[in-house]
Amino acid sequence: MATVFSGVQPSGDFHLGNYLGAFRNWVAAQHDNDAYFCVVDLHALTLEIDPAELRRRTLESAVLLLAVGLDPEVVTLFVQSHVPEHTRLAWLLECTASYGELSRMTQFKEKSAGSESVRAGLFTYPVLMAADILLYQVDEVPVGDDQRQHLELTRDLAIRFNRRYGETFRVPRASIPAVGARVMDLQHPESKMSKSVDSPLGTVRILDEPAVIERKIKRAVTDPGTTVEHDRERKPGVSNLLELLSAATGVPPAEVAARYHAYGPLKQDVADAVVAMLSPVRQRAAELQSDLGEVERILAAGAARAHEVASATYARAAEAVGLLP
Ligand code: AQP
Repeated sequence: MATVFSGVQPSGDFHLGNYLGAFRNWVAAQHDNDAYFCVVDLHALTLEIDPAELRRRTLESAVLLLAVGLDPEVVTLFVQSHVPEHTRLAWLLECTASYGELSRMTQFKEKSAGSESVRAGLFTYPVLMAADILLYQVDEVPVGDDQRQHLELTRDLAIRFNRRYGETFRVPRASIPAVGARVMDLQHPESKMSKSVDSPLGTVRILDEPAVIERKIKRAVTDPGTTVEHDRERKPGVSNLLELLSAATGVPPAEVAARYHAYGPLKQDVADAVVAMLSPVRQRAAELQSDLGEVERILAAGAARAHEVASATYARAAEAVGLLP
């Protein structure tokens, strides 16, 4: 059995990109692997967030992960800050990473661009993410394409630490889906769909009502001309729609493209497929919302299980660098 880990920030409302790039692959991986999934609340502090909002969103994130189909009987579902070894290991890894390599992280450059005051935590965020993963001696990390560079850093840090202090961490690999790895904003198809970017019409939320999903998809920006082709460079808007339909139906994007000769019918089919895919999640989320006490119990049990593994790895790493037991 492989060990699988992934996390999600409670920094906003989850969207179709999170679902196709990550969540549904987590659900697919849960039965054949030893799987850990985490709401990474500490990462949300790297940008401005209201404390009450953070508390609410953390619990809602857990609700959503259960609603998409994670089974708490088989996966370990927990909140990052409930397992203190994440920040403890992050320090050991900060002393393994270099300033230069963190400066090259494109997400840091994007998220800090134009800000007068950038939090130090935003800069060291990828190191905390490496700690999240390495604590669980992970084989595979199912993520969207935007996390590829952070995963490379995680691997580099594990290899460097092992070389410097002796074999301590398993070196993980990224598992990135063939379709749905980079869902683009419906209004700005040159940018990824993102929860921290204000693009209400461009972002399909997992919990949007069916009529809202349909309206957003029908208003999606398409490209000059009328031909339906899968070509990300020349036709980013149409290609995004084709990829959505491909991800929802399992048919490759080029094959989907061959079935359409106009944008209207394509948009209608994308809307229908996305609504059909997300409706059961919305219904389940509503049921879970009515018993948040049960969700809190699931998270407490998950944190206890995660802590057992995390504390053993941390103790090994701390001893390896020379800290007294
Ligand atoms: N547009 C996307 N397409 C495919 N996958 C995506 N993911 C995020 N956006 C897309 C994947 O979702 C998982 C959880 O991501 P996250 O919320 O922890 O952070 P993120 O990658 O930074 O996602 P966002 O939506 O852009 O959030 P903000 O705006 O808060 O930073 C990850 O596996 C990610 O790859």
